[in-house]
Amino acid sequence: MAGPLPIRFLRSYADPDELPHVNAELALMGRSNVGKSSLLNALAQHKGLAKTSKTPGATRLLNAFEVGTADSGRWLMDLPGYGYAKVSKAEQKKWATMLTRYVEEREALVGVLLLVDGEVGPTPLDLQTVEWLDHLGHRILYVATKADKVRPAKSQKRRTELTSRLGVERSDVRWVSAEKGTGIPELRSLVQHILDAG
Ligand SMILES: Nc1nc2c(ncn2[C@@H]2O[C@H](COP(=O)(O)OP(=O)(O)O)[C@@H](O)[C@H]2O)c(=O)[nH]1
Ligand SMILES: [Mg+2]
Repeated sequence: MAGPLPIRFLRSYADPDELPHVNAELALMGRSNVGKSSLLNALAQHKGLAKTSKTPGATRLLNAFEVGTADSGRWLMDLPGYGYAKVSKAEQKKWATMLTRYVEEREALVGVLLLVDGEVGPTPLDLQTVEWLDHLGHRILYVATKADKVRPAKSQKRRTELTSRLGVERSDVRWVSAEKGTGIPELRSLVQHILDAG
């Protein structure tokens, strides 16, 4: 089981066309507030690495992080969260266009860590995203976040519901808590493995 991953913030990009060629890249996707930045911080065991916020919609850019040694060319991309209603339609459309261009054109993308709120379960927008990524042939790694918020008495039922709504097997979903560290070592190993193989 892996210890903290060496992860460094590189820079933010407003335009997918500006992204350089890298060896392999994993993207963190999910609705705004699902816990993407917190998960990144937990993987690195570095609280201030990615900004976390109680205000959804705070990440508006493609935030590039490098995993491993300097110039490893293995990247993690923290993407803007989708589905935040409190921004203007025009702004939402801009993000959606950027996300679409990124996902459809990024050559280096070897997989998408799709984060779903473990307490809330997949939203219609999450399911649309799954369908879209599937259609594009991307490898999806399902991660259920905030496992600590699900009461133990409900946990089995919740896991069954979540997997059946996603249309996957129970073993396809990794449950994590960035807060408590649950499932984090396993996810570190997986991330490292996929980036190394990519
Ligand atoms: N209880 C609990 N809260 C979490 C966890 N991960 C994230 N959060 C909270 O959820 C909110 C959104 O997290 P953030 O990482 O900024 O989400 P992002 O918008 O997807 O990047 C913050 O208030 C976090 O503290 C978790 O594992 N457990
Ligand atoms: Mg974030």
